[in-house]
Amino acid sequence: MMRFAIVSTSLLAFISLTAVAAEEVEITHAWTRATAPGQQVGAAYMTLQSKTDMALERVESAVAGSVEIHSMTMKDGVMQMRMLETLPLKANQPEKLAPGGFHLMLFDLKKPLKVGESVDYTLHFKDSAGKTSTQHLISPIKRTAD
Ligand SMILES: [Cu+2]
Repeated sequence: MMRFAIVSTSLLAFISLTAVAAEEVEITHAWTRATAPGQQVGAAYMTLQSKTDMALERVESAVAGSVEIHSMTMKDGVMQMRMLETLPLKANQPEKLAPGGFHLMLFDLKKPLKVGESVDYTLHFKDSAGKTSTQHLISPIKRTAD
C-alpha cells in the first residue's frame, strides 16, 4: 500500500510538471524586419494562437530599449499606428501580426538587424484568470515575410 502511494505521488508530480512546460500560446510565422544602418526603429511579426482566452501584455528583447504592441489602421486614407496596452487572444483563434496590421515595434535598437541573424524575445501573457506566463521566441531576421 505504501509503495503504491509513493508511485502515484511521483506520477502526479510528473503530470503537473508536463502541464507547466506545455506552451499555452502557439507562435508561428515569426520574423523580424531587417533594418538599414542607423535605423533606430524595427518591427516584428508573428501569428499567435492560444488554447484559452489570453492577452499578450508585454514584450522584451535585448536588442531594443523597448518593444511596443501596435495596431495599424487606415483612416481617411492615412495609415495610423496606435500603441495597445494589451493584445487580446481569443481561444483557438489565430491573431496575425503582419505588415499593415498588428505588429511589434522595436524602439532604440542597440544594433542593426541583419538578414540571416535572429532576435530573441520574451513574451508576457496573462490568462482570463489573471495567471501570467512567459514564452521565449527566436525570430529570424528577414527582408520580407517571403
Ligand atoms: Cu508601429
